[in-house]
Amino acid sequence: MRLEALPSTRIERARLRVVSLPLVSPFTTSFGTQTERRALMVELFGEGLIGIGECAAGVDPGYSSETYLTAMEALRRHILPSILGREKADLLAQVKRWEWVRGHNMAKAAVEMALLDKLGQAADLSLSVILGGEKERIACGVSIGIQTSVEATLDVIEGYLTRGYQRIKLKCKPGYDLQLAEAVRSRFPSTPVMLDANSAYSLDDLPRLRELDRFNLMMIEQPLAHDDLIDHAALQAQIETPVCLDESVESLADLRAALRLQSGRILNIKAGRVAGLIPAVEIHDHCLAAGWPVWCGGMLETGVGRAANLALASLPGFTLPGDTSASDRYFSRDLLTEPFTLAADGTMAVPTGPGLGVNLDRDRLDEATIHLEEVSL
Ligand code: OSB
Ligand code: MG
Repeated sequence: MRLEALPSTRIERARLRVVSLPLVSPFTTSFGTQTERRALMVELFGEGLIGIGECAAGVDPGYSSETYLTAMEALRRHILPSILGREKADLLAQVKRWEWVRGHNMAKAAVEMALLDKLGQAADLSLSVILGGEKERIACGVSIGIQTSVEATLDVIEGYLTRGYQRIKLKCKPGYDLQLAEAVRSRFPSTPVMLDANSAYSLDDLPRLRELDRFNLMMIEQPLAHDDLIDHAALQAQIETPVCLDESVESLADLRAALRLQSGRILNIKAGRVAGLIPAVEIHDHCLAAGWPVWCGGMLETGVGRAANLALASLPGFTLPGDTSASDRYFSRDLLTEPFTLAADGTMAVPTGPGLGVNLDRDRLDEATIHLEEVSL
């Protein structure tokens, strides 16, 4: 990371904004269905610059305990008051000011993103360069929700493969797994395919999970409980399919435990889940040293959070295609003047402009805004 290249700044005021963007198609996981992306944005003002950050949290606490409303409350009452109007400080000192707040990782990550955007603009450095990224283009995969039938899923996969996506992730749950994998493998014998269970199984499902071994899947993501590492270790010892952790790694401490226990072999990194891009980079470094490949997850982000995901994915340890898909996979109109697009080879360009490197479409942003609130001391 090149944090030392960033100036000290002062945060004069902040704004919380909630946007609602309809999804092009409903997104169903083992924990529920989403038809919109409702995102909390944090805007930080100071020294003539505005930094923006997107909070990963969703509407319901089905993926994590945080929601955009709990994040809003943590931000307005605790996190933002810790940095607003204080004397100039560098990024790490600013982050330290909210370290006392327990949990609320996605809320913290949103402010950290806004700070990095603002500091990147001040120093004329892109987020990718600040974080230590090395790639200019990212290999992209796509995450496909549970469809009404296996047949429908096959058609959706076909459509994304035609667009160039390099890896297919299928949401699954008990009863929508073996048949799905079987059908996918007979139609797409060698496509890189993985499953994501979002904690829908328990060790009682071991026989079923073991049967997945014959489908040559890249991995199965978070099969067991969101807060479990011990059972994941027991499972990984008994199946060949690599286990990838998502929900159950919220910190470097969690990752160290997972490595010690061998709770899996791969990590999905989401900056929101681990309280920011800086901790995400530390976790990436740790995985790289331990020999765990990582990939960048997603939370159906708008172009704002997507820009940060692409910057993160430009680090060298992100060797597997992640859930960094193009804007049109989610929205008919993103919040940017230039949406993120997938090249025919299934890659996307990492933004090179200062900070997040995105140009907000202000009209679109205003049109999508359903709540706006100033936060001052
Ligand atoms: O488990 O990775 C997940 C979306 C919302 C919440 C959790 C998850 C997801 C995805 C979508 O899989 C990834 C994306 O395309 O942003
Ligand atoms: Mg997941």
